[in-house]
Amino acid sequence: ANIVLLGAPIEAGAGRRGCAMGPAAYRTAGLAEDLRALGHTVTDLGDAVPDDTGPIEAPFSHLKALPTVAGWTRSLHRHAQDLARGPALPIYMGGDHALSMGTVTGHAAAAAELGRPQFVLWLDAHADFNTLESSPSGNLHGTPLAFACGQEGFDSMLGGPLPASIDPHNVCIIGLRSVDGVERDLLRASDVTAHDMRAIDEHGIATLLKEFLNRVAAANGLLHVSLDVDFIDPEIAPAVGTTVPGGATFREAHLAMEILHDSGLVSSLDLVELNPFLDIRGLTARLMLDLTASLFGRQVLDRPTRSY
Ligand code: DIR
Ligand code: MN
Ligand code: MN
Ligand code: MN
Repeated sequence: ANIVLLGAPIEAGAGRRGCAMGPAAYRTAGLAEDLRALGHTVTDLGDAVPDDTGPIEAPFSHLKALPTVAGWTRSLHRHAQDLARGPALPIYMGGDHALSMGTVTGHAAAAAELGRPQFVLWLDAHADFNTLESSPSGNLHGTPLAFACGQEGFDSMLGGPLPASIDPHNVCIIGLRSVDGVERDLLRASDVTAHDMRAIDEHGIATLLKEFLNRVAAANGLLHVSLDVDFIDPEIAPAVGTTVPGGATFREAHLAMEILHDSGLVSSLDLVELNPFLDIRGLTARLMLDLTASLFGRQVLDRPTRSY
């Protein structure tokens, strides 16, 4: 495939600093080189820069760095919409998960132009389904999926209503093990498919994922994958600010990526929440690279690509 890398060194959405070092860590670890070794054409577009929004009054005073996050959202929304119109598959190197406010909504806008449904796979310990009002922490990385799904109260982000929101029916979250009280009510009231770790234990990640991919394929949908480092168990992926025990194992995470590869359905990817400042000798950065390589075709024995 033809792949473009775009860095999004945003850390204002997370509760602690360090995610801004993420794009540099992916480059140092050799993301472009690994993808080229798999036969792909890779262009690194460098890092995006946030818009200067001027002052924005936060609708709730506990929200942290709202103008900065809005500046990133506006910039990344445009970048993502442009890249979605082009021939290459974009990988957004984060940066905290607030970057998905821009990437997911940009891809949604481009999909609406094409008249194709945009699907979103959210691999995360958290639902990131808080609204500005429900956010208990004020950290905006806990809100991007609610924003992209058209929940109310986010007009300050893009400076107006969303051009196109994601149909919650086309969203699947896998890996949940930390959901806030009101967030849980919002999620229940929505049409989002949400699988907690127990669902993985009981059914296996392959079953859950293939069920969703069947729906994407049947609808001729586009698929954006948003991979949060904390989806993975912190024992093997410690470089994240919000560790939650009991995450996906090494093989569960790789299997998800391998199945995504075989499906041929993925059209864009976020790599988010890597905090290299918290890493142990590059362990987490390298795991994220290896998972990305699995998603782009690295395999132990040859298997044909097929559709589910
Ligand atoms: C929590 C944590 N739900 C919040 N969210 C995180 O602050 O809204 N998302 N860490 O990745
Ligand atoms: Mn997240
Ligand atoms: Mn998370
Ligand atoms: Mn439904």
